[in-house]
Amino acid sequence: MQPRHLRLPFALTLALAFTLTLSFAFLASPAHAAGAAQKPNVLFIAIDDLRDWVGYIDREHQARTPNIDRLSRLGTSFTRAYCASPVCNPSRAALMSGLRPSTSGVYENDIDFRVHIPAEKALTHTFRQAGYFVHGAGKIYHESYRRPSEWDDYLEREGGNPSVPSGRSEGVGGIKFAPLDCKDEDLSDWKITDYAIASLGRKHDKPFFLAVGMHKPHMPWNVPRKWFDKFPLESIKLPPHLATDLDDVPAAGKRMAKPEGDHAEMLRSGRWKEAVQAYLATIAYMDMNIGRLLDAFEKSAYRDNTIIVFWSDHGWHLGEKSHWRKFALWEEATRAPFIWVAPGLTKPGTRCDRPVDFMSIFPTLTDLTGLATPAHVEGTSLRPLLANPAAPWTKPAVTTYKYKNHTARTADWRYIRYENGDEELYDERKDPHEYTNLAARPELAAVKAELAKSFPKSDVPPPPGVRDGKSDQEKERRRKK
Ligand SMILES: [Ca+2]
Repeated sequence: MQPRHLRLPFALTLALAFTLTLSFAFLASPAHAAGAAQKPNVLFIAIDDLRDWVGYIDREHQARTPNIDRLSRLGTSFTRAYCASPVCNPSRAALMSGLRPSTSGVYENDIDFRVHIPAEKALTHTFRQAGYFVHGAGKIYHESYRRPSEWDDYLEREGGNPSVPSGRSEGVGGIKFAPLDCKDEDLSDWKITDYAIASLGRKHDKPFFLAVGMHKPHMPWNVPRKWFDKFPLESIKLPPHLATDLDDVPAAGKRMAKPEGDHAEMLRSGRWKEAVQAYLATIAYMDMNIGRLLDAFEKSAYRDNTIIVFWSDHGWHLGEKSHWRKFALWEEATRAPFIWVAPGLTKPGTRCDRPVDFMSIFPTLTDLTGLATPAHVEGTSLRPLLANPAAPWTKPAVTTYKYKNHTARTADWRYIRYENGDEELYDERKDPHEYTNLAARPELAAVKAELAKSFPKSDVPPPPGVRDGKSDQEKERRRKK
C-alpha cells in the first residue's frame, strides 16, 4: 500500500490530465476537429418577385402568409432588407457570387452572368470545396442561364405550368393574371418543393447545401382558382399611392417609372384591383409550398443542425409611383422579405429593423458554417445582428439598377443618385411611401453626401451591345406579348 502522501498527487495528476484533454478537445472543436460531418447544413430558400407583403412586415397589405410567418417565428426576420439590384438576373448573380453589379458588370437580365462570373466565384463552389453536398431545384439563378457544373445534383425536369385556356383574358397587357382550373400539384413549384422534401427525408453522409427556388409569385399570376377565392375582389384595397407622386421625381426616375406603360394600360382597363387580387393569390399559393417544405423540415433529422436563409430576389410595384414590376430604385422595388434561422445563434421570433442588403448572404453563410470567406466577396456577415438584432449597424443597404444608378437606405433616409446626376432623397421617418423628394433642399446636402459615401467606388461599364436603349421592362413586355 502506498503511503497516503503519495496517493493524492497521483489523483491530482489524473485530474489534471483529464482537464487538459478536455481543454484541447474544446479549443480544437468548432472550426477544426469537428470535421465536415458536424458542420451545419444549409437550407437556402429563394422566392421570385415577392415584395414586402408578408405577415411579419408592417406595411399596408392584405397578404396572407401563415407559413412564412411560421418560419419567421423560428429565427430572425429583417424588416429592412434590400436587393443588390431590382432585377432577377443581377440580383441573383450578385448574391450568389458576392460581386455587386458594379463590380461584375451584370446589370440586366440579358447579360449572361456566366460569361462575367466564373463558377469558382460562386457560393456553391465554396460549399462544395468544403465538402458539402450542394444540390437544388427551381429558380436560384435567372432561368435562361443554368450552370449545372455548379451543382452536385439539380432537378432537371420540374415540369411546366398550365396555361390559360384560349379565349379567356390573360390579364392587362404585360401584367399577366388569371385563375386556373387545375390542382396545386400541377404547377412546377409543387415539384420543386417535392425535390426538397425528398432530400430532407434522406440520410446524408455529408453536410448539405439545399437550394429551393420558387417561381411564384413571379408572373403570370396563374394559380388554382381557390387561391383567388380567398381574396374576394370586393375586399381588395389598392396599395397606398399618390397620383401626383412623380411630379417631384427627376427625369431619370420618371423614365424608370414609365407611367405611360403598364400603369396607363391598367388604369384604362379598370382592372387594378383584380391584378392586386391575383398577386395576393399567387403569394398565398407560394406560401402553401413553403408550409409543405417546413412540415418536412420539422419532421426531418436536420431540424436542429440546419441554417435556414429565406430571401426574395427583389420587390414589386403594383401602381405605386404609377409603376409596375421591379426595375426601379424605390422602396417597393428594392425591399424584400429576409429570414434567418441559425441554431444556437438566432432567437426564435426576433425581428431586426437594421437596413441590410443581400450582399450579406454569402459572407454570413461562410461565417456561420466556419468556412473561409473568399477574398472577392463584397458584403458583411450579419452575425452580430443574428446574435442581437439591436446591435449597432452603421452600413446602409445599397441597391444598383443598371449602370451608375444607385440608392442607399438607412433607417431614416433613402438617397437615389442616377447616372445623369439626378437625385431623390426621402425622409423615411415622416414619409415611408417616399412621396416627397427632398433632394433639392440645401440644408440636406450633408445627408446626401454622407449616404453617397456608401455607393460603389467604381462602376464597371456594361458589356458592349447591352445599352441598346431598351429597358428590361420593355423587353419583358415584348416577350410576354
Ligand atoms: Ca413624389
